[in-house]
Amino acid sequence: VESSIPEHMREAWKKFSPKGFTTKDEFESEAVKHIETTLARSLFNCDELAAYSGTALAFRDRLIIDWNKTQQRQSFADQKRLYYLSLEFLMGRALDNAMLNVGLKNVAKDGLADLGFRIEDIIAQEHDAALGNGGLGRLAACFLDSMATLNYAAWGYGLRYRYGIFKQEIQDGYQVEIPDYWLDFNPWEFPRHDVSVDVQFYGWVNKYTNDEGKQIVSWQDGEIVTATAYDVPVPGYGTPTVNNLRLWSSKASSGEFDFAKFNSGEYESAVADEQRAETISAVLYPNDNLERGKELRLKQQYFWCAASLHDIVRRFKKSKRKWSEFSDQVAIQLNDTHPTLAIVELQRILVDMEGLGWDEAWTIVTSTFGYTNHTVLPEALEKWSVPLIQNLLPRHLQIIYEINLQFLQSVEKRFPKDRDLLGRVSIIEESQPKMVRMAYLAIIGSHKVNGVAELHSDLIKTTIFKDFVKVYGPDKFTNVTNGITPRRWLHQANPRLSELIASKIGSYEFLKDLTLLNKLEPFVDDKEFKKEWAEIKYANKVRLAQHIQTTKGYSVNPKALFDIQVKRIHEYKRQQLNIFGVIHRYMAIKSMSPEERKKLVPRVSVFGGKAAPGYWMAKTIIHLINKVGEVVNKDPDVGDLLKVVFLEDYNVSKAEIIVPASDISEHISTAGTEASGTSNMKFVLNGGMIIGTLDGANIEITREIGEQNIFLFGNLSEDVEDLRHHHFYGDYKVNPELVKVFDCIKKGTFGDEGAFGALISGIVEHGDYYLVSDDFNSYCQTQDLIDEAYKDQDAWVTKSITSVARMGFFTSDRCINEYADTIWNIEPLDVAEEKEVRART
Ligand code: KOT
Repeated sequence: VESSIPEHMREAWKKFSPKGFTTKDEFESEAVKHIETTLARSLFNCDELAAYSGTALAFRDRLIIDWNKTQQRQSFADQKRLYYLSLEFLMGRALDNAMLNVGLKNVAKDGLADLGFRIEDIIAQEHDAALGNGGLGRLAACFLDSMATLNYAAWGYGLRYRYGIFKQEIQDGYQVEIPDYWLDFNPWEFPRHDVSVDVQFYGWVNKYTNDEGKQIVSWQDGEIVTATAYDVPVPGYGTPTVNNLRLWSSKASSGEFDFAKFNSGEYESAVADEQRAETISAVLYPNDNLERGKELRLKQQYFWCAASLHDIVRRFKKSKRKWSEFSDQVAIQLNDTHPTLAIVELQRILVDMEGLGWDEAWTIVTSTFGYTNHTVLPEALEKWSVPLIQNLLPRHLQIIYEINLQFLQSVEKRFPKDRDLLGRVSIIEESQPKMVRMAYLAIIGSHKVNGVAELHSDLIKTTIFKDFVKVYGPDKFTNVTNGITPRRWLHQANPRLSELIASKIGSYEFLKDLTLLNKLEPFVDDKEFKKEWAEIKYANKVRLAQHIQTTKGYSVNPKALFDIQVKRIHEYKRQQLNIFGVIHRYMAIKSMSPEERKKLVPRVSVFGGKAAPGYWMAKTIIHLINKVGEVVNKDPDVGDLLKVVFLEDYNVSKAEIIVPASDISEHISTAGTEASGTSNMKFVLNGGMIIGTLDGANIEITREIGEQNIFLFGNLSEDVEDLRHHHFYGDYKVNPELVKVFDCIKKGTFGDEGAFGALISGIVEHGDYYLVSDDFNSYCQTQDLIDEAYKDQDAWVTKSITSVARMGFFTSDRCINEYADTIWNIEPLDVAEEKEVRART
């Protein structure tokens, strides 16, 4: 590794380079130093926020040491790297995670106690990094954790949004969105003002032949926006590896923010230019599983892809290798189609800027990229209008047309008689206006395409991408079932359960090799162990009940069955099915005698999740849940038998409280619609049961934990199409029990009945696309089975322990190793030596 410091002067550097604290005293000294100097506070005005800041800065220093070394080690090793391109990284809080990963949480706990603080209160000061909508963004965060933990040389690339996902408030039962300005104090990011890329938009394409007779293409006279890098350290668990997440922030380029404009009196227009440039990275689009085709979104995508690609290419060029070796050094994974323009951009760099021939460049491009599909919902599949791209990225549109031409010619050669096929697989949809189908471009530009659970990967091969299976053969398409990091979703969220597991199986090794959980199975009949297991679940429920008390102002009984559905609000996820089931239960209770009521299992139904601000039907579902809660929770006939709670502003840090507290969680999407789901894995790993459909990863969870340990219901994905057809053309009748629920709503039981009309008519009159009525019976019956099963607490705990013991497969470590072996072709870096050095010092 090169250095500008002369050899004989490096001793001084080495002597004084910081080693980082390891003891309680050293931690306190570092934290107090930061509080008194960096923050200019003192013993007399150190509140919890200042204590958080001091603690965070102390841990940050420690991370930086390992981070710098990791980056040096990775440059030196000169191996292939993986770049994970994602528009979303839903990281949550960093401090707790950093403390656990470097193994110094107990040191900090004792140190903070000495200084007069409780570590939980300090951790709770941190603002979530919420640069994502839901499952897709959180998956990216779990992947970063696993890649660091497994010592892969891997970088994340994303956007540094000034506003993450909005904060949700409920007013009068309605969702209200509050902007999430999160950058006030963020010790976890490092601006790299020396790392920037100028990105061009608009302009025109100039093609000419130069003096040597070579075709030159230049894209010129566009608007320039500068991308500045902000780096976030990503520590692995129990390893010296600290990887990098690079987020780009936009600002007007110095050339653009023109002093000439000031001088000529165009002050306002100069400021406006500046504002416009900054707008690109200003806000995360708050839509999950929905693409709305807004120009600013496309600008975000290109801005981030171009900056990332230029950064990657710049790093490659330093190695002075031949271009043909590019894909031996670089693998790029596309998290859904959002970064598909990276394919076009790399082709442009190689052909227009580096002068490679088209075919040579295209071979490099396709061997570099892999594409992960996360959804089959038609409204989420990205399409951009040709005129929009033509205007914003004129050269890229030409390249897309050329890619398409070459592809279609190759298809025509292989399937000369199939004219229809050409139209079906064309990147360009021949509509008015013409549209670019981003998923098709991503498939054609990648060497592997994967789905995120077995059913989903089968579905994309037989439905939305079936023509491409015909063209490329089945081997280009593969499955990598999603996973979650057990560090955050077991050890951090549920420390007592993690400790109990470690005490039984002898160590915390299971956090690095989750299959070791199977060592728990021999203990399923151990009385003492089962008692502790149940006590921990109860304590976690008490904690959630306290959270409900402080945030909602009423109490729920922690002895009741906690039934939880937390995820984005979406018709396909069917929170409406859940709340209709709750109303059905409420009506049943109301009709019972006091004696009958005594036999019931008390239940708390917890909901949480955000609706996209423009998704009116999802907002109506939130409204109904809240109105049902208002009525049910104060009904004296019901008492403790049923409570309905809508938890506001569901996010990662709240999930860490909610997930460990469930008895049952709901994963009840219409079969075939939820690609994987990942919270299903989190709940089971924390000893909860699932009520679910045969959809996404539920199917593999069932296979692993056993059918007797999950409550499945509903129609199968292969029957959905016929059922939908039947709704329109058969003798369709809404389920009579559901009709009673609708009548109850229409009577005004939950206030203004008109407010919920669309929810009902969608089912009764408009074809019930999500099969709520078809599945209602089976859903309610299964809920009854759950009540019965819950009465036998001993058998319930057996199910719980057995399930946890069999969840090893769902770690994101397994998932990342599969990507590394079958798609990226990368090996972990050897850090044994580094570990030894650290152990000695
Ligand atoms: C699509 C468009 C915009 C924003 C988000 C999406 C999106 C999110 N598409 N799929 N997802 C979810 O991804 C998760 C991780 O793979 C899956 O577990 C989940 O089923 C998808 O809905």
